[in-house]
Parts: sequence; C-alpha cells; structure tokens
Amino acid sequence: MDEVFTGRAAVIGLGYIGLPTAVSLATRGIEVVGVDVNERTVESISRGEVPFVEPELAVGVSGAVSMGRLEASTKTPEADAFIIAVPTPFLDDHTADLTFVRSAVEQIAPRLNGGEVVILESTSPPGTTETLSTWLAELRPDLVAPHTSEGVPDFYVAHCPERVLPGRIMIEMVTNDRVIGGVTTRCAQKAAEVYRVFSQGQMVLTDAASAEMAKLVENAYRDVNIAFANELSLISEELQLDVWEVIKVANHHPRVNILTPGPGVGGHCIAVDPWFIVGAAPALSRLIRVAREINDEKPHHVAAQIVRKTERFRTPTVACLGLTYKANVDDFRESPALDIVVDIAKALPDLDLRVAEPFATTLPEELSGFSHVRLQRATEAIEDADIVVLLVDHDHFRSLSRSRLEGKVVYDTRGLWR
Ligand code: SAJ
Repeated sequence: MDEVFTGRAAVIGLGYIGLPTAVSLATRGIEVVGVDVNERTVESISRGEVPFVEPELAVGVSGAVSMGRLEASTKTPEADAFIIAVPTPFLDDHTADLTFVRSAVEQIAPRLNGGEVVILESTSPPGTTETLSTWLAELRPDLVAPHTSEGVPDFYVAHCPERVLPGRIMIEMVTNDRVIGGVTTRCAQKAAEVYRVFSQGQMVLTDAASAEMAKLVENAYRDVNIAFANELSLISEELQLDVWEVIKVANHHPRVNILTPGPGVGGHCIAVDPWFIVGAAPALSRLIRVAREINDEKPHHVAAQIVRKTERFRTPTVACLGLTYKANVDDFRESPALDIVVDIAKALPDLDLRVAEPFATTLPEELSGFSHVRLQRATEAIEDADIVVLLVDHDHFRSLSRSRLEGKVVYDTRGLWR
C-alpha cells in the first residue's frame, strides 16, 4: 500500500500555484500554513478571501480557513513538508533569477529538525534542486543532506513541477499526473506521499534534473507549436489567405493538429520557461529561441497593423477588447494584449482608444499614464468605434451580438467571431 503524508505542511508562496496546493492539502485534512512575503495576501487569505480569480478556489479557501486547516503567515513555521512555490523570473540575459527560492531556503533551514521533505515546485533550470540541497547543507552543517552519500539523510529534497492550467487549476491539481524528481529515489518517494493526499494522477518518479528539464520541455513544446501557428498567420496575411480556414482544413489530416494563432504568447509560464533551456544551452537551442522570438514579435506586428488601419480615418476611434494574457483569467502577466494596447497608445497619442476588460475594474499600471486610453464596458467601447480589435477570446465577448460590429473595421486576432 502506498504511503500517504499525514503531517503538517508549509507552502511558501501563495500565488496561482501555492494557494491552490495549500487548499488542496487542507481540504483533505492536512494542517497547512501558507507563507507569503506580501502582508496583504496573508491578511486576505486569513479572512478566507482569495486575492485573484480562479474557478472553485474561493470556496476552497474560505472552507479551509473556517475549518481551521489553513492559516496564512509571513513567517515560515516548523513543518513536516515544505513546498516552495515562489516565482522564478528570468534576468536580462535570460538566465533564471533564483533569489526567491534562495530566500525560501533560508527560512526553511532553521526549521529543520530531521525527517522533513522539502519540495521545489517553482519552475527551475536543470540543477536547481540539487543546488537547493547544497544550500540547505551549507546552512545546516549539523544535518546530513541527501545529495551526499554519508548515510541516511536528515531531510529529503525533490522537485515536483506544477503543470496545472490556469482556469482549470483546481480540477487539474487532482487529475494531472505528477512528475516527481528526487535528489535520491527515497526523496522522490517521500515527496510522492505528499501529493497522494489530493492527487488522483499517476506519481511519475524520476531524478531531479530530468523533472526540471521535463517541465521546461513541456512549455517549450507548446511555445514552438504556437509559434508555428503564429508564423502561419503572418504568411497567410502576406498571401491574403484566411489562416483559420487553412488550419481548419489542414487539421483534418489524421496526424496534423496545428494550434491556434493569436496576438502573441503571454502568461508567466510559456512566455518564460523556454528561455531557461536557451539559457542552459544557448548554442543548441535554436528552434526554441526562434519560437520565442516569433511569439514575442507577434504583439508588435498586430499593433503596427492596427496603427496602419487607423490611417484611413480622420479622427479614428479604436476599441480593444481584452487585456489579460488569455481567455477567462484575471492574469495580466506578460500579456500580449496589454503590449498591443501600450504600443498603439504610444504610437497614436491623439487616438480615442477604448479598452474593455471584464476582469479589470481599473486600467493596469502599464496603461495608467495614457490620458487618451479609457476603460469601458465592451458595448460602450464598440458603440462609436471605427475599428474593433478582439485581443482576448473571453466568453463575455463571444456572446456580443454581431450586429454591433456592422459597418466597422474588425480585427479579430483570435478568430472568435469567424
Ligand atoms: N495560446 C495561443 N494559441 C494556442 C494556445 C495558447 O496563442 O493555441 C496562447 C494563450 O492565449 C496564452 C499563451 O499561449 O497567451 C499560454 O496559454 P496556455 O493556455 O497555452 O498555457 P498557460 O501559460 O496558461 O499554462 C501553461 C500550461 N502548459 C502546457 O500546456 C504545456 C500548463 O499546463 C502549465 O502548468 C503552465 O503553463 C505553467 O505553469 O507552466
């Protein structure tokens, strides 16, 4: 019978991954302390509230807090399992910035008493989990670390990359298989006990570096495939073809499944992770680098096209629908839609530029400095617009009556209104 963790857990980093993980453990009876440096995040979770939108998460947080299973704190407590889910952004040279991981490790080290498992969930370049083990060894020379061969270790270290899809996190947290890379096999087994608490997926045990690389590869795979679709959209535009029709027809082939072109690739995963591969092997990561460049260039291409379309109007009004990085989420990180609106706002300072975003009550910071950009309801924004640009395929925009678009120039970057 596979063992299942029953101890106390500390989840460090209460963002899009850490908080759902904490809730998934807590609602299945584990005592969990969620740790975050942001006091406002800690206060809101302590009240049972969620600081961002994710289906089914709010009910989980309020239930776990009211049952007394989930607490939030700015300080890392003693625990039997530590799960690190902090950001790993990239630096200007595209190498990973591990500052937040290091600071989590510094908080965990003094709390180790023997027997704990420390799990890194944050997406990281190959070698990071082993480095994490060496950091703990340096901070606690009194303990035997698992990467040494000095006998039974005093703590266990593993990498378990998160693979949940924003918008479906609470479902995929339970149903996805978990890749678990241990510094040793025993480390992987100890980490698997924690995920068995809530996961119905298969526990795929491997070594730490393979788990790190597999996670990066999954997102690079998707990035390359989206870049292919985006490149097709540019070629089709040049050849005056309808890319959606071309892809629809090609996808009838039994072994072809082209993804969907769009205004670019955003979010804090696919737009970031492939760079860690490029950073680790720059000379060899040619396809992965070019895919990133194609996807990063797409928003600027779209913005330039819209600017060109305004030239035929004397005093044009443009309505841009959507600012988040993808449909039905409230996440603006690395959003191509936001880049496009910023580009247009900069290029045309006299333009009447309206923006509709059902997940925003105020304009994001990147747009707050432009007095000619206004946030409006979609129907208001469209009403007097000469040009309507669909940037995010939110359900909210799908249901807009097509008659509202009559007589307007429509630029649908997602193919939503085809
Ligand atoms: N996009 C397209 N065309 C497509 C699919 C997506 O333009 O056909 C765009 C989206 O609009 C968005 C971006 O790509 O801007 C990324 O969206 P996504 O839904 O593909 O992925 P994420 O970033 O929300 O989540 C990904 C997932 N990874 C994979 O599917 C391989 C998720 O499973 C990971 O857990 C997550 O990254 C992560 O945290 O790494």
